[in-house]
Amino acid sequence: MSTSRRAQGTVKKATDVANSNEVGTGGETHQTAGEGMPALTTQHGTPVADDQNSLKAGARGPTLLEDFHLREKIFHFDHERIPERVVHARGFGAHGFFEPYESLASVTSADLFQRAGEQTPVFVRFSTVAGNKGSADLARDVRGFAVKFYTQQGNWDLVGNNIPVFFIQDAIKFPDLVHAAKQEPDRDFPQAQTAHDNFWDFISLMPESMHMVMWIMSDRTIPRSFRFMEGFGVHTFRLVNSQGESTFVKFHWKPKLGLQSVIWDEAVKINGADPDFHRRDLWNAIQAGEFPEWELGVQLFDQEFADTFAFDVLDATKIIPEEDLPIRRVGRLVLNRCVDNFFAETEQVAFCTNNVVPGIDFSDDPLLQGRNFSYLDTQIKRLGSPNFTHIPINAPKCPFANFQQDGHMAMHNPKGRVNYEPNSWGVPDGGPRESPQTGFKSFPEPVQGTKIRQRSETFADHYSQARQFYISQTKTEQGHIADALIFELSKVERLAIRERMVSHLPNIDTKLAVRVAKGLGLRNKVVAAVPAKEPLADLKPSKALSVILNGPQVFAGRKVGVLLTDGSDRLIFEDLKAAIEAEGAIVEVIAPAIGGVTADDGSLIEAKQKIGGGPSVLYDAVAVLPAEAGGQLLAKNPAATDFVCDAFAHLKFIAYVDAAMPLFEKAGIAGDMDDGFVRLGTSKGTNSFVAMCRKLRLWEREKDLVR
Ligand code: HDE
Repeated sequence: MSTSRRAQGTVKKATDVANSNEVGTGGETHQTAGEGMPALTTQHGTPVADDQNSLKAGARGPTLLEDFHLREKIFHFDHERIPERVVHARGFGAHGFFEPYESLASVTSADLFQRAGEQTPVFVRFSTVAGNKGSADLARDVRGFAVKFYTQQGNWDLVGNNIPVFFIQDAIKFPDLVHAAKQEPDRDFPQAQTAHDNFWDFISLMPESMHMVMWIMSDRTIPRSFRFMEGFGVHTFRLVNSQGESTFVKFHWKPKLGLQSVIWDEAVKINGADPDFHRRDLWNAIQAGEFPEWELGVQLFDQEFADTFAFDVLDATKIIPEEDLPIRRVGRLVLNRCVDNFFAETEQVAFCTNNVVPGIDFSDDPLLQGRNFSYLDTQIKRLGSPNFTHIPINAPKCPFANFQQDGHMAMHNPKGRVNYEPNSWGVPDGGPRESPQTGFKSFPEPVQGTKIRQRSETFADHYSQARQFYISQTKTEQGHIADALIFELSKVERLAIRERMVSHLPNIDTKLAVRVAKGLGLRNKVVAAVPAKEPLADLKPSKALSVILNGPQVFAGRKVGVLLTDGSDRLIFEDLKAAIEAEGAIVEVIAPAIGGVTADDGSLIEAKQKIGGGPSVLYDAVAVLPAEAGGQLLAKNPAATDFVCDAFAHLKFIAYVDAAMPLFEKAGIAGDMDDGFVRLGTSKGTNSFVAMCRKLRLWEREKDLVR
């Protein structure tokens, strides 16, 4: 027992001390209030004298119901969970700001877009869709990219994804889609993956999903980091200016650090090595002051463009290629602050597509219209009260006032006597009033139609843009799409579902169909599904759709794992570290023991990971710099052979010293050392390694690998 604990007068019996955990050299493990430490109280503010023992009738007697502190503590614990989101349950959020580059007053009256350089606070939540709250970050899945702008005219929620299209065209199919994608109801697995019968059964019966299928089977669904992915508003929205004129708009987020994804085998292994890979990455970047940044892009168009464009702009399964309608970059989003409390902020944040501000309006996209009902409804279920807007993360940061009152957890009911309108109480008692000039006005779009349940003919082309996406990919990426389809469909038990899914592919690309059919070992001839509308054959590839073609210019924001042993050459290590850090990237040392290594000059080099705990899948590139004896030892360590084997198979650039050769030999890669290997020891070596790393991967290596 520590002296200060005695000094502060805590009286404990010998048995308490025997059962306590006060070991080691680290000082206090149990402190009481005083000397700057606040008193522990109940929720009602009563100071607590003993938080270690419940109230009992004798030390070994029954617990007394009278123990209000015990009951309150346990009662509160019992109610700690709220329903997780039905989709997008696993998420991670951060605070930041949005800042326009220029005034957009000519197209929108939205206050946040009026003045160049004026910052609007934002909260952003990234998420996966299908997995439960505790699932792994690297599931093959769409990522949510939801932004809440706390503007001076109220909160605007742009609730987007990292993919610009969606599976379905009409909100009425959303419950079916999500049921099919999530765990199968009789067995409650598999979670966080679409590689199962129900998903592909549903999808193969939904030709409208085929464009989205190309996106989800691409590397877009296994991003390296939230920081390296795009975001999209998906739907067509309207901007409305102060003259009441409307311009259609599609929103885009472009990451400053360029796009980057991982390889599927890598994703699978990351999920084991660090299921929190994405959230840790965002957290670390913000804590290190490397604030992630995106530019907001807009595609603006008028009714005439909408009328002449080959597809319906209200159809959320279609994009408008950047080449057809350039993106104007109008501002930047910076994330610069982690949450103080995950639950209070990230879990309780309630995004609602229906949260718009004057100057931003909806289109008639039937998916968006359905969402506008769903989000508000879901928040009431999740947060338990119509007063969820009173929770600080959801409350506007501008003045707000109305006559809504009461309900569970009402935090700010209207003050005074008047809670209705019209009233004749005048200033100041009469309360808030409408603002006909500046208040939100829906764009007065003339609407007329027969009451009918029907899909518009203009939504009928399901394959053209799927094909356009596919032909816009590099050969490497096309290979990944085929591999992903083969992987997923190989997990489907029913042959008929596999065949039905493959029958859509000839309408997208015949070679893709043949490749997937072969990969699945299909015995029956693939018969193409009959399209509802003949696909367009002449859509041009769009460079903007490839991840690889939109990678970074620099290696900044990335991470190199450096494997060291006792006796490693300090100068070589320091030289490499300096070059990588000068590029804006991070070096992380992996060593046989977490205590670090003693370098050749006798100095200590600290380690961040022990081999095995820091596999190469956690890094963008690796360096293997053991000493002579260390290299021999590493060759006997399976985690070290996996380290280099995986780095090779995942097409990473590998810096090395000669002492690493026994390890390469043991790993079976010594005979395959290609242009992606760089021998260190000269400054040229270091420089060419860093220059290579900017390319992220040696894609050519993949040609020789059979996955
Ligand atoms: Fe969502 N979606 N969604 N969704 N969605 C939800 O709202 C829904 C759709 C998206 O970080 C839910 O608060 C319907 C498209 C994101 O908290 C729910 C339809 C896009 C997030 C819901 C869609 C999205 C959600 C679940 C079809 C991209 C997470 C919990 C009509 C543009 C937000 C919740 C966060 C969350 C409904 C389709 C993006 C159930 C009915 C398309 C990023 O309300």
